[in-house]
Amino acid sequence: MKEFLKRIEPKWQKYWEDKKVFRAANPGEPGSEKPKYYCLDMFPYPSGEGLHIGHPLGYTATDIVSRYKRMRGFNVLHPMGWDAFGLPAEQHAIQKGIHPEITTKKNIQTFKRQLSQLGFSYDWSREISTIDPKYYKWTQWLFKRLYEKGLAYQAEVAVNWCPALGTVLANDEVIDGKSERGGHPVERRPMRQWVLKITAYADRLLKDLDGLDWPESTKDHQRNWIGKSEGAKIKFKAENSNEVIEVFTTRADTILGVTFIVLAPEHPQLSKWVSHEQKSKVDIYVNEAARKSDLQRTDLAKKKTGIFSGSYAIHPLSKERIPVWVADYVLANYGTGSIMGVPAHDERDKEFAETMQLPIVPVIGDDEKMLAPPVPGVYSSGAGFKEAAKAVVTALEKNNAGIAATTYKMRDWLFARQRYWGEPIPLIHILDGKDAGKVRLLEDTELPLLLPQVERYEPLGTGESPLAAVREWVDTVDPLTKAKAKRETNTMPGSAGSSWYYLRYMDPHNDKEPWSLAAQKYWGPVDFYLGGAEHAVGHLLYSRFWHKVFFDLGLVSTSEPFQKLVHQGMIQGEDGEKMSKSRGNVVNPDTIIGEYGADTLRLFEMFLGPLEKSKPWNTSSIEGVYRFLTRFWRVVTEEKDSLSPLVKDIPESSWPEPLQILFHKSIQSVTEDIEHLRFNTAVSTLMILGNEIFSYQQKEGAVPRLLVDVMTRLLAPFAPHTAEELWSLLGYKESIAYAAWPSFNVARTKADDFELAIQVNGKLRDSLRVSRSITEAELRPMVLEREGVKKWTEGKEPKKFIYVKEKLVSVVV
Ligand code: ANZ
Repeated sequence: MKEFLKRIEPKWQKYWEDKKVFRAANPGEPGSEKPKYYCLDMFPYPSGEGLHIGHPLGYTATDIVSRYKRMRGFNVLHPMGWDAFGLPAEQHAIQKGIHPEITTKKNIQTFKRQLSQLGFSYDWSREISTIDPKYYKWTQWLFKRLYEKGLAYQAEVAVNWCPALGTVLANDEVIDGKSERGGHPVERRPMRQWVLKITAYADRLLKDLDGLDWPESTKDHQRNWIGKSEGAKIKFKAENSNEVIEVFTTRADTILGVTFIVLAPEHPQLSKWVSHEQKSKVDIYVNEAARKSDLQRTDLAKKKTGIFSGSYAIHPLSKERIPVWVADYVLANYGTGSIMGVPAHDERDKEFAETMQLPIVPVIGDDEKMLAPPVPGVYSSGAGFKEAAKAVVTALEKNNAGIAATTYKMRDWLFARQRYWGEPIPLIHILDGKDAGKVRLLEDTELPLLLPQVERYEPLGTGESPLAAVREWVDTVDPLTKAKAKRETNTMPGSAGSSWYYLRYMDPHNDKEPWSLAAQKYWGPVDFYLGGAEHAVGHLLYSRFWHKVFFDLGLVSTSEPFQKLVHQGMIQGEDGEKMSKSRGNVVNPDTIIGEYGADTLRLFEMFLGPLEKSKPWNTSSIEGVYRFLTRFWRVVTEEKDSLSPLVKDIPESSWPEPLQILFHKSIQSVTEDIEHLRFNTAVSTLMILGNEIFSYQQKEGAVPRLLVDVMTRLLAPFAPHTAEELWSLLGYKESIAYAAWPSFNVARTKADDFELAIQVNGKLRDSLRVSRSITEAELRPMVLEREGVKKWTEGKEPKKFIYVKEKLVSVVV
């Protein structure tokens, strides 16, 4: 590593740690009287690969903000921890036979070492890990609160079953019919599962997005995921039995164009509608459908398939016979799992009708007005479709055959995994006695329910978790009733621990409650949250849901967890491609720190481009950043362990004017750039100021001390080790972490004169340097007498003379 950074970086890291410089003051402690600022990173999954070069991009950005806010007088909470349960550690255990706890803890150590070497100003006294029983005790406790509120239930649901991983997956873990991890095929299967009722919060999750300072694209992603649709539920009675099919439609106006009905293959009432003759054909069809993903089934490009059920329903208005079909383009888990087919006005229904040769009956004309209804009186011909839909719903409501209804695309959150490496779900199933068949949650005093040690991690392949094989753990006795009982063997999904971790940081050592209301009231909500956009509908939706439940329970005082959210871009390989081992374009942060130092890496990652954009790595420009840092270092120290004698008290008034202006302007730009997260332009401003300091030294053989002092403070959030060292050489005894952020004088950010553009008849013809304080009256003769202007006005008195202050003059003749 380049010499000076190699020396000073470990020294300051140790100083920060020993002196607990970044410890945030708890409410009531000295320091807590300052305004609070909670700056949060998405905590990493400690993978075996160690820190990726992309991690420091976001982490440096939040560190700059945290350090800046401290210098501006805030009590800053900037914590870090580990999202440490999850599939990869368990897969590793299966392959290598090493307990996930061992590998995970080792990985955490590596991550922690790497993060410390980058000089991030975390309050490590608040470090948390989701696998720590002291932490997951509270994850279990919070699950209990959800259960008590009726938000956790067991249901037979069509789940995403991944045979290769031997587990079910949440919808956001399935991408194009394959598991997000490993790309294994995923199929639909009915299974008894623990589910959280996130749909009960759908409307609030939707509405409250409006008030959040989040990227619009992420809010839209959540809106689409929640997928609110307003329409109606309409009942169709069976021709020959008392069965009723309820369909969901957003287009009740088209009801008189219905020529068939379709049930999803998994529709729970399907068997009631299948005739004896059609049964074997329907069974075959249903089995085939189970092997397709939702995406395959709803793909518009795919030919529609289906099978007649053998029975008919009666149209609620026209009383006609409507054939009932089974087809997989209708999804079981949306709306009511059945539809009314309107082939004249719905593309998918049209394809289906064409394939199956079903009638197509238009009810709306090309002018988008309703055609005369075949059943008179339901709506008037020529009505708009919205108006007609209202009339239809009113007519149906009278006969108890329909009702206005809202449905959501979002499903309840599947909250059980058939895996080992997760939080045990804290409950037992009672097997005998009067409560046989019931579920009992463990008492709060029985928490944490520890994950037992196991020898084998393989999924059993039966759809049960490896825990089911640990008989001495599974078979138990209810301590309250002495009834025989069986522990729940499913574990919680990875997103359980990450749904509330930001709250634990507020009060991490509390062993009475997950966090105190006082701590939450002081610290909440998170003021700035930075992390990857891939969490848009997973973590970021789940934690909003939990937070709202906590709000309703009085556990938190705000209805949203994260006020401001930003996603950092990706750092691609030097070739502009995604970094990957197979492409051989991976850059390792340890190597870069070893060669150039952490301060260089931090500055460089910020300099690469706008935070939110993806951008390629660029080894040659790291040299430039390094040179900037070294040169400033040399100017101030002459590479000795003391201040250069050339650093002198030279009053600002005797610096050249352009330097004075640059000085104030640089403070202003860096300040505003940090506030707006424009770190790349802040670094270039610092580089320009660095250049000027260097040229001044070359010319004058001296460096103004004030310039060095301010530059050091501006640099502190970006290159904190260098800044600390120079700060101490400047004679300050305290860490620069709490030094006051430099202020500037707006009036001094501009030169007194400026370049005035002169237009004649709308064309730029001349320019002139004038004082900012000049008046229009003073300017007028000066402008009109100029040769460059007279040439175009031919000396005539202008019709108009307009002065746009500090910009231009427009002369019209
Ligand atoms: C009749 C109709 C006529 C429809 C028409 C559309 C256009 P969004 O907006 O996405 O909510 N639908 C309802 N449940 C379904 C399911 N489980 N699987 C597949 N399709 C389903 O879409 C609502 C529309 O999607 C509903 O309105 C229904 O078709 C269909 F000219 O009913 B519609």
